[in-house]
Amino acid sequence: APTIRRADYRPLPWTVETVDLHFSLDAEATVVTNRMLCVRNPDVEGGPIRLWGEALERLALTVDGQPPASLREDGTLLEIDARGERVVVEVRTRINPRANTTLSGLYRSNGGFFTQCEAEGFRRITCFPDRPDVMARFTVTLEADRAACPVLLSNGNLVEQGELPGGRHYAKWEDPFPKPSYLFALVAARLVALERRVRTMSGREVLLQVWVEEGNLDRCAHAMDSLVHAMRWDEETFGLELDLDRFMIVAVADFNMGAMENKGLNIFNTKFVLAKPDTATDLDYENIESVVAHEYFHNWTGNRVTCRDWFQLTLKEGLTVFRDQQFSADMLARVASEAAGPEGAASARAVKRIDDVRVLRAAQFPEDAGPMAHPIRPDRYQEINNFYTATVYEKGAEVIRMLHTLLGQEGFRNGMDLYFSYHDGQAVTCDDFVEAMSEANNGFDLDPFMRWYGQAGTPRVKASGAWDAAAGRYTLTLTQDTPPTPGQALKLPLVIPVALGLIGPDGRDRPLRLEGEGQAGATTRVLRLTEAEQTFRFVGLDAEPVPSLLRGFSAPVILELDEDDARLAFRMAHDADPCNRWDAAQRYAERVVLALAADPAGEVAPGFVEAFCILLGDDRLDPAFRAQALALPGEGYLLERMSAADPAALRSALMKAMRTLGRALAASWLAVLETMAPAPVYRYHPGDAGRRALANLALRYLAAAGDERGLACAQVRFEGATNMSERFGALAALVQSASPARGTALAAFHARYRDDALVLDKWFALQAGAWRWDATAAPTLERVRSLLDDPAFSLANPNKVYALLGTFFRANPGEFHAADGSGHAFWAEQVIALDAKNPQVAARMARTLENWRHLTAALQASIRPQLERVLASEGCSPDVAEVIGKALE
Ligand code: DPP
Ligand code: ZN
Repeated sequence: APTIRRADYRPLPWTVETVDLHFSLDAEATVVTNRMLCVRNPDVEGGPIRLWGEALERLALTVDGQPPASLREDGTLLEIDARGERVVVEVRTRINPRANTTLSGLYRSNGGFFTQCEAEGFRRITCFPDRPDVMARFTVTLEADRAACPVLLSNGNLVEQGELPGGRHYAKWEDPFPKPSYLFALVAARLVALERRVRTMSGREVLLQVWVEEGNLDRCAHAMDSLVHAMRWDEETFGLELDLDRFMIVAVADFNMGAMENKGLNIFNTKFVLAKPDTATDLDYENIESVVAHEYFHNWTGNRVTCRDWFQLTLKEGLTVFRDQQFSADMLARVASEAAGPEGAASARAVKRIDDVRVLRAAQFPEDAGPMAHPIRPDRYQEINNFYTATVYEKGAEVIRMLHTLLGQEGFRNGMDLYFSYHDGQAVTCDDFVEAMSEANNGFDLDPFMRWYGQAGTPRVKASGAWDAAAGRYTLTLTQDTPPTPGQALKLPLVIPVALGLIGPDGRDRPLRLEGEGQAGATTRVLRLTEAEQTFRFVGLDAEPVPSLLRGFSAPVILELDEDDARLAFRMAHDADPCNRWDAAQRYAERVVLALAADPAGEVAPGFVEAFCILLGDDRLDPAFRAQALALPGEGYLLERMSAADPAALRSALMKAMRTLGRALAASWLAVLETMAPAPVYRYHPGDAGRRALANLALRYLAAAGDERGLACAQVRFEGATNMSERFGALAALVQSASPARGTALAAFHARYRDDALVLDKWFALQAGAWRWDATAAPTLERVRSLLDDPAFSLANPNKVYALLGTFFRANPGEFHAADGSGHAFWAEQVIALDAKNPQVAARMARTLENWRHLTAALQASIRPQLERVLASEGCSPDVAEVIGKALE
């Protein structure tokens, strides 16, 4: 497939002012009539009308009512020469929604019609200048069978509806706001809605709806609450109000991504809407809250102001992820402060931040270290769908967070206000955003900061300190260096905000005074590292301090510190910044586990067990924080930290570490289970959730160690649970153990939820992610293979694919990379099978092997032929070809 370059962007000679769409919906032959008022772009001299169309059967095409005088077709591009300034182009196409297994464009799910148009799905519905810089006003008429599709929805306001002959009916929708085609949506299905009417900040009454299948009406309350909270938060935090009279969320079971922010008609994967205590875990509740908020926030950051081209994707995604992260932190802090005051609130914020950092390290750091490494604003791509990445989203959010840190809360808000005042209703670039931030902050020079948008790779920051006892002076030297990435050998220094504290020997932070400053100030402050190397001198200190760097994870970098075990244990016990306390525990755990992987005969360092024990037993610490600090680093993250990564050795090391920590601390874990008894009634509440998380972690360690009391407790909790968080936590502990009870528990779980698609996803994932604690158990791959034939499994449903195959490939490296290569052959077979149906999902699965060159030589030798086999397979999609092509480069 050809490479598309950011530098090649040109505005179109013609854009569209209004578009009138008519859909005659039919499962196999939907007819779409599209009437566009095309207008010449005054900024471009000459040129044809450009339309894109894909997988369409074109029935008719006219320009001002006449067949076009001159028309060229090249693949998906259609060019029409037209005269004058304004012409009406009418296109009629026929499409087959039932045959559309890509879930891009118009498709069927459970008897209904749904759409997904981002990034380039609209061209699979009709011919259109399908680019985000073409913003048009849409009017949409839907016509369908009334019995099969009683509900007909599109963007904006419902202006007309009625009956038609032959048992059909219609509805007409008008969206008052110009929008790019990727934000178009329609839904025609048998659904019911949970409704709520609320007032916006200016006093307008708006109708909120969450549309689901009838049997799911009792699972919508949390999504609705989340929507209302998100509306309030955006009003209070950014002064941004809902601009429509009606805002709809629709849940659909077959969906490639998490959710989609179509104007006024958000379409969601059921996974991010449906929740009730019996079916959803605390994590599900949390995810729903953040995804509902994310899509809602896009209404301003994405829809009112959109992207000029897809290279600017992080303009809307990085910013909106940052906004949803801030929202979740505020929500958690609000509830926590009611129960535990300002300290509780601070801890709740830190726990959320730790979650975000975990995601970044698990998903984005490996991406930045692999063949797909790209800047948050890429320079080139073959298939844009491959660039909805952790880099664009999560690292993009970190870049916005650094702006927020540099400019401060108020400066950032002023920048946002200016951005909207300049660009409302426009399709703009990341430069426009950063310029508004700069201008609103007295011309703050952000030019050097722009390198974050252009450089790929995770920067390394090294710190070293020198203590001058006589002068009471501590000299900190920071250096930075970003390793080369594909196509980008040379890296320049970045602007890196480094939040720092200095801890005295008594464990207390010292007030900070840099040489030359009058008086000591705060105990945490942000240093700006802008050069390859910089030195900072702190004076007025009574004793040699221990530095705590990058507090709150103030920049998306890898911090390289020379700390011995004692210092890590000290920071685990005393660092005033909870993120760094957690990070110290992660660093210590990483050191211990990697040492075990290198020396299978070794033992877990006793100092680590002791430091771990102190955290575990500190009842003043929020249980949610302890659950984070006592969980070992993710397996994928650790694997990336090994050179010539050996998943089997790592797996053995992790098992040994868990067994040791389970055994040595059994009494403490059992005490946790005593204190964290199940609450009589489930409520989604961060305090309760933290207690459940810590109790579930205790079960995991005890089960890993084969502790009989722990296993018995897991059994009791599994059988007696009143909610999914406890039931699933106990089940997960049983499954990740050698206990013979694991099979019966899985069967009981299946029997209870056999008709519940979302819960069955958990059941599939748990089995695909199973380690072999019992040396006599069959390889996990055998179970995964047999689950492919389970009646509830389907390769056509992305959630099932992610649950079974995604978990096995991504979250179970110890089993996936079996030395006999069986996992790799299975991977190729499944990627090829998926690619024939759904290239986007196939490409995501293909990406699970992209960092294959980090593995041992023996594993690489097993993987290479499988990569080649997929690339050579007949009909290999551009999506998969790009991923594998880069992996093999
Ligand atoms: N734009 C969507 C989201 O990130 C993904 N298609 O919300
Ligand atoms: Zn988004």
